[in-house]
Amino acid sequence: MTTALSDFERIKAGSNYLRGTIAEGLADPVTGAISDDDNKLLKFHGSYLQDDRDLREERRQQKLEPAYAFMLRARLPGGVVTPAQWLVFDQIARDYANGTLRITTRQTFQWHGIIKRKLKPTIAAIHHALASTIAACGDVVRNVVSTSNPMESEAHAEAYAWAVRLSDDLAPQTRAYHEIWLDGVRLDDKALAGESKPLVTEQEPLYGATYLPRKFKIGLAIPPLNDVDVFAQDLGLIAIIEAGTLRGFNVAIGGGMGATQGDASTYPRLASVIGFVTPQRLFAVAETVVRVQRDWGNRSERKHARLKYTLDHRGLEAFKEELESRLGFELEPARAYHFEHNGDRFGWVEGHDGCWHLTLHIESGRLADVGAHRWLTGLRELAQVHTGDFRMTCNQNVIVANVAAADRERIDSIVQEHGLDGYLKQSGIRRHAVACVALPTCGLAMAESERYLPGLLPKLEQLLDRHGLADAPILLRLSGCPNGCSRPYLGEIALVGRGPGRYDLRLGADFSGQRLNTIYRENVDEAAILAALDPLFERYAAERGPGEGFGDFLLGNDLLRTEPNHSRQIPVQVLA
Ligand code: SRM
Ligand code: SF4
Repeated sequence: MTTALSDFERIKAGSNYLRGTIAEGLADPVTGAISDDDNKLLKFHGSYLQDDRDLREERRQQKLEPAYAFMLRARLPGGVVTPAQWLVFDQIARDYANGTLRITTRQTFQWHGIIKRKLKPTIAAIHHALASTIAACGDVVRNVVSTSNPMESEAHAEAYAWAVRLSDDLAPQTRAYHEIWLDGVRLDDKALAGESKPLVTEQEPLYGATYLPRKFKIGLAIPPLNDVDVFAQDLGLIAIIEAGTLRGFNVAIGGGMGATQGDASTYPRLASVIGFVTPQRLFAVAETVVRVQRDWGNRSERKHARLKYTLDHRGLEAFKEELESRLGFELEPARAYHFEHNGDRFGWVEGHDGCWHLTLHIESGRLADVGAHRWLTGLRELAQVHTGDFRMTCNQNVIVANVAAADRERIDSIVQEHGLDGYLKQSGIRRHAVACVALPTCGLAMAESERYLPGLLPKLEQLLDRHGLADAPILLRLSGCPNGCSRPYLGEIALVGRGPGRYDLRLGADFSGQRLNTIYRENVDEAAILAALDPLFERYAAERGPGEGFGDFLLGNDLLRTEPNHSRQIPVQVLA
């Protein structure tokens, strides 16, 4: 086992708190790229250098440099966006990016196709909309996700406020972001409504100069909804609400999806529940989990650097002991909770205060104007009249939230006019499909994902329809590679890319994000995928029990013929 620090650690240590030579690289007019080292640091600012993979070969033959452009990701705790922000983000998509807005599986936005000289004005525009891209990527605590419809009770609002606080207070403190992107200017803290972060200092009291060994994700779920997939998070918090009061959170640690093809030492893992904490102690617990991972995580081998590997190498009990010893108190035993599902609820729902929330289905989270689906324009027009807010979901959908009853009709008519009303008539599987970006922008994609979904869905729908399953809410997840950005290991049906047109077919997760699926067919093409699914759909249609999900049915009837695989098909573990 190697013990030398990874090259990434050298880059972080020598970066002067994430500055590197990013500013100089941006100013270089000779190339559309920046250096590899700066690109690694750029992640901490919320951006990646990519190139259009569709054009790679053609440009190589023409002896041109790749078609470089930057992807940019916003940090939007809890996925909440005001209409004013939406309009700025939409403008950015049309003026600076590729004309689309992309809702991610962590309830924020990505813009693709930003050329180098537009990156700085784009980040500045986001900042002036009182949002940020800081630490949306990189070895830090990322955007904190939270159950998307938090306005059902005061306790829900309180839980959402915790997501914001964790996201703000665990963000990096370096002034590099403001220096590089905002010419050192920082909006007055008071102008940043609700921001609790103190003025930036040069030190990183939490992270130190080398930040974390790897990315760190926090998600907060409010049972019975597990729409954030709380067990896929490094730190998952399960809100315990009793008689309308937020009592605290169960703490789950060590979730993660990523794996490397052909490397059995990497695997998806569900977070383990280690106890309960009151709201008063939540911040200390979250920060200390991050601190222990900072100190114990593997800084030699990035493939093994996530918290899940720290736990498996050092032991869950040992980690918990270290955590409690640093905290100076013990976690209470975990409290009872129950998750019903990890999908979204579509259509209108009335909140506790009489306001209404409309969840729209956005296929693969891609807001664009294509044919009759003028989704980008439709959402822009909604933002122009809407007086509530928008909430992104971790299933890549959007909620038009906090609508007065009197405004519903107007919202519905804009929705209908722009083809955003698909949720009313779509099949169950379509409404619950999630696909990662993959080609042409993702440098790691081994197969298509987002671009494959529109072709695959009608074929699956045809099979399901034949068996009378058109409305069955089956959770389908596609990823273009085993990194698992659509959390495919939690799909009742999942395709994980192996190569062009080839996927591992995985089956058997539950519909509440509490059981990993398993490989059913390895490295197969579409014909083999459909052939494998058809008889399973037939049996499901004929033999399922009332309300029984597809994944549960397959497992319960011993229909999962497993091939050797790297996942651990274990349900969520709860420490006594
Ligand atoms: Fe992801 C890397 C897209 C959610 C696990 N992910 C990437 C990169 C940045 C590719 C890269 O490193 O060059 C992708 C950019 C593609 C593009 O062109 O936009 C990418 N990940 C995405 C998004 C946009 C997928 C989507 O379709 O929505 C999601 C953005 C989330 C956000 O807003 O922050 C996204 N990625 C996830 C999730 C789901 C989640 O967090 O709930 C996971 C699995 C959970 C986890 O982290 O374990 C995930 N992404 C990865 C990994 C594997 C990490 C690992 O531990 O092995 C990588 C590769 C890496 O980090 O080296 C990766
Ligand atoms: Fe790219 Fe793989 Fe993530 Fe899909 S799962 S966005 S292909 S890294």
